[in-house]
Amino acid sequence: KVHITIDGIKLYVPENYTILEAAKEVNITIPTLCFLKDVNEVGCCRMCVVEVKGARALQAACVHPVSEGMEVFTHTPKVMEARKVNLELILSNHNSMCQTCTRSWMDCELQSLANKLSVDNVRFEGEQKKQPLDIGVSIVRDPNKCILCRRCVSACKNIQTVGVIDCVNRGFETKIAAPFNLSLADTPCVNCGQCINYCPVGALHEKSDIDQVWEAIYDPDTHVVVQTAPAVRVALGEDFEMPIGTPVTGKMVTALRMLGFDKVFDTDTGADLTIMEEGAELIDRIRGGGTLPLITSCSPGWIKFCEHNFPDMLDHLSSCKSPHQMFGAVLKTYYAQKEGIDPDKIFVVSVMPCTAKKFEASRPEMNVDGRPDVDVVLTTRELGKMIYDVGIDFPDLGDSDFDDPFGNASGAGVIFGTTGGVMEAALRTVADILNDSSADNFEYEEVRGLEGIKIATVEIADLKVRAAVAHGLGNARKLMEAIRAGEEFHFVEIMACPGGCINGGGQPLQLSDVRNWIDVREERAKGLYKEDRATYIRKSHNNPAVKKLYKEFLGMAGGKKSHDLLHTHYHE
Ligand code: HC0
Ligand code: SF4
Repeated sequence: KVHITIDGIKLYVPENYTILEAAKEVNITIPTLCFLKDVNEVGCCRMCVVEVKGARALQAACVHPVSEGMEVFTHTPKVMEARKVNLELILSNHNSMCQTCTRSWMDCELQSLANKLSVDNVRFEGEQKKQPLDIGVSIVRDPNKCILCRRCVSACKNIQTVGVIDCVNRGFETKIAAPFNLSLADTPCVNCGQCINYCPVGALHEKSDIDQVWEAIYDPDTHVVVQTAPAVRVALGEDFEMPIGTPVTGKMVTALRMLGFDKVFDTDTGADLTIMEEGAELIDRIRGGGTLPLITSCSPGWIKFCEHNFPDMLDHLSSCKSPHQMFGAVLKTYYAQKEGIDPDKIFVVSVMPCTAKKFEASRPEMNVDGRPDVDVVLTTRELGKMIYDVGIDFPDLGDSDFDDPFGNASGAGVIFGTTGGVMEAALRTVADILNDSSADNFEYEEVRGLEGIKIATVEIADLKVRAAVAHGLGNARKLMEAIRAGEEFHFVEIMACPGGCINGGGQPLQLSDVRNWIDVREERAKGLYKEDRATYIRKSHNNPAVKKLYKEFLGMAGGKKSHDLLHTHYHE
């Protein structure tokens, strides 16, 4: 530890602290813009400058380490003026059409900084860029809003190891772009949206599909069905200033009915169905000597990453469609027949924490008899926006239940939304099937938590099941390389986003001021495990709606009908 002084306050802090961290100890939050803990620690925006006694120039607090005897001043006139000038220079080039910016209803970090630094006038005459927008199926990039903080570049390159965007050119011509100025859609971008999660302004956002949903809702001839992913329920409240990770399942169902959806279903039912199919696939591969490890296929960012980077290993992927796609296929067949509705009149909307799900739903193989399984995917943010737009006071809503005939899903379906959840859900079911009994101990702590790669050996019947879980594509790459090199597992779960879906690219944005000090993923995961513990049925194979679905319609898990409706294939 070292002794330092900040604004005259003496403190004793670990020597690996930066000035930014040390200042936080004495309740001073130094403003930052480019800094994102563990993601982007480059000190390029100069917003966090401070005076250090004896140093000739101002220092960037986010990267400058503390040292014995250091004296720091965080708000001298020189510091305040330097921060203001830096911000005014950024603002002078920025397209400040805030009224029409996607970030205007959420907190824009640039706006709040201008506020915090009392910038009431921009003293520099900058030039504003006029570049075309890059609009993909999932992601929109607006270079005119970009402030070159490089947070997206770091997320894509360092965390995801995809690296399709980078800083190009110099001076005023500097911009963030894909190689050869390609549209992201023409690159190996996996649509994970992690770049959006870290963007401080409106330069990156999902492609909005809200209008299509309103159109369907307003059409009296269309039966509009909505399904909500596991991770949405522990994040949607954040759009309405509720604490991070608060479960709002009941309020969300109430709001969806108020918006005008005809039926409100739970993707967790699809997750239970996935476990039945994937569990059968796993047992089949273990018993029949099939390709192992079996690797989960529910994260579309991961699937695209695998297709681009590990095309030689596609036979490891489970052939299961992801839960919301399976559920969409069931809605347009079984549900349509049961309720006597023309499947062409059913419009399925999936609310997902994920931007890649928009791309997934648009893949041509994701259909049954030429009808797309899912018509539109909305992100959690888009749902929040719809609720906000019509003026619903979300935090004050009462609770409602999901609709029948699918009712409430199992707790295993709920935990799908966090890293390790699909693995745990599968183990709960596979253990009961192979042991031919119902286990009382089914909380698999060893696959929970935020470690990048988790490895566990679980004894089931006479088998020692070797399991591995990776989240974030950088970790996925490491694990895949180990498997390619010969490391043996039976079952592997991979989710594209760090933390799993709870931290998906479509979740409510948490600003760097929050992300730098709180692990958002931990709070949201807690919410899911809490919901799991509160559910009456906690194993997928005990979900009565799923049992009934097999009895009345599908036959057996892994059977012919399942294969036609619920499974897919991949492209090299
Ligand atoms: Fe997920 Fe899913 S758990 S991918 O993370 O498997 O997006 O929440 O909906 O489909 O169920 C996302 C979350 C889902 C799917 C489920 C899976
Ligand atoms: Fe990179 Fe993901 Fe953003 Fe694509 S969506 S540019 S892969 S971070």
